[in-house]
Amino acid sequence: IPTEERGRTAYHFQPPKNWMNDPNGPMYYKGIYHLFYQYNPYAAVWGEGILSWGHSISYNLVDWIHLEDALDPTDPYDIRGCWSGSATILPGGDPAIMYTGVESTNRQVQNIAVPKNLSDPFLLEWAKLDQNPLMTPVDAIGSEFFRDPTTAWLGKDKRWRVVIGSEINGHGTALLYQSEDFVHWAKSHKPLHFSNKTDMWECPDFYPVSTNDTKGIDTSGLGRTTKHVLKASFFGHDHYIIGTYDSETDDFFPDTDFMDSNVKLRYDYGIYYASKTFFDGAKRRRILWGWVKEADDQSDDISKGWSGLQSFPRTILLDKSGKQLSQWPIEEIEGLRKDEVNLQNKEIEGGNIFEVTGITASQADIEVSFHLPNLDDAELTHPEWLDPQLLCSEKNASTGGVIGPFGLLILASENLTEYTAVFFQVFKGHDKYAVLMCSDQSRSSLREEVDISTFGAFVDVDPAEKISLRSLIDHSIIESFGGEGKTCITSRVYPTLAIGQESHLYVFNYGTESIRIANLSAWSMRRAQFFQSSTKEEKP
Ligand code: DQQ
Repeated sequence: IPTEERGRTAYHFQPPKNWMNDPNGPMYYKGIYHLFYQYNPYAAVWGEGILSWGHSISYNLVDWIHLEDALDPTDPYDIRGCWSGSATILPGGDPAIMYTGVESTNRQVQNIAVPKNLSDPFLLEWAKLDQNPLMTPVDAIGSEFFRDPTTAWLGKDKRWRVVIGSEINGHGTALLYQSEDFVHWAKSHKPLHFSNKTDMWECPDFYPVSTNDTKGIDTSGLGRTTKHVLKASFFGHDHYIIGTYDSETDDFFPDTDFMDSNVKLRYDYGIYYASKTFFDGAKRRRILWGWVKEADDQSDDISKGWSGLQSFPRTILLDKSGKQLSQWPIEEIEGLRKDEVNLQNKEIEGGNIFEVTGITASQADIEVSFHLPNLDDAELTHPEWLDPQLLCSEKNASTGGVIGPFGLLILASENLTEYTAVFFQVFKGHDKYAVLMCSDQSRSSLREEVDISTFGAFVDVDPAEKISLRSLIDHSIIESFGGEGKTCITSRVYPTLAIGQESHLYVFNYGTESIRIANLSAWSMRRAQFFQSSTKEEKP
């Protein structure tokens, strides 16, 4: 394989080359989905002082046309970079982008850009407002702690609100700004929320979710059957809390707070950062995009000429419990499936493994549900087991247990020299069971200098019912959804043997108790189509 093709994906979003990080301004406008992203047009590394907004469009969120950059750092208010931001569809139906610009002094400010020509369906060109910058760091806001505006929402008082990520006195903060005309913005006297247990909040997101419906809600949507989600990116992960928003007082009352409970809610317990949702008016759903960075060495990225993926878009909903969100790959992914393999009601005795054949194991989608016939002898949980990630590294796939570890060996070489194990293990607590979900990369690659840390989290499911696992496998990324999307873990792996046709997929049970596969369906995945518009000019 040529170096630049190493680990390149077939159905995950990637620009043709160079560096990509945060998803920016995702939106649906007049039949077309737009995705912008933090992009270094010159190299496969994060670009100090030079980041642009890449721009791609799609009719189905699967196949993409790469356009020329939407925003480049050309003006005093963004000369050192066009950083992250969001799109808002204004009442007339036209979009506006609000983004962070970095000035020559590294001061961060907020700017707006609008389409130059609204009759161009692709919205190729964007005009920055003459009034930029529209917000500058005032009061206690540090000049380098003021960035990443959210999609704005409209209150009943017809005033716009937007949240900006910050850190005030060392505390992660969601600053709130208001405006009547979307151009003149004033900081509210109190932030929407803050936490003294975290540092800087990057890429905040704030949106309603329905408590009684599987449809998504527009960002300005309010009502008695909604809760609000506040997401912030800090400590390298995307954390969220759920609560009630009073749109008249702009108070947000979270049910639990960041970092203060045993369950630290995260969108994803693997590699996943700086994500952003948008409301898809066509299918009335809320869709989540997230940046999945590389886990290899920067020198590898330079030699392969690219770095960074977006997760496959996920619909995001309030889970039935009301206590957490659940995520699921958007239904359009099913159009890529082929070569379906099915099996039902198959017992796997303790210590056994079998291969799922008939699909391209390096480019696949697999859904499996497990039934656990006998939970009586489950190992007991331990009061000290608070950190599931640590637990997963101790209880790695090859250490047997009682109920599990059972799950999938993904991107596996035939002799199991290389594999990534995504699995569950069930323990008995004093009043309920604990289901641990792990993604173990420790054997994923023979290459050195790749990060092979293990990821793990608990899944809030009752193991007396079924436990389900879905994994999207795409050469160097594995996105796994446990308990129908209650717990998600994304990993990046760089196999050297388990590539292309040499890649295998197995189901295993290394516990002593038998388990049963209630249902397994797996598919090879087609390649998504990526086109490069003839107007996309290459920078020198
Ligand atoms: N990435 C952007 C910032 C944001 C960070 C710069 C998060 O706007 O805070 O590339 O990954």
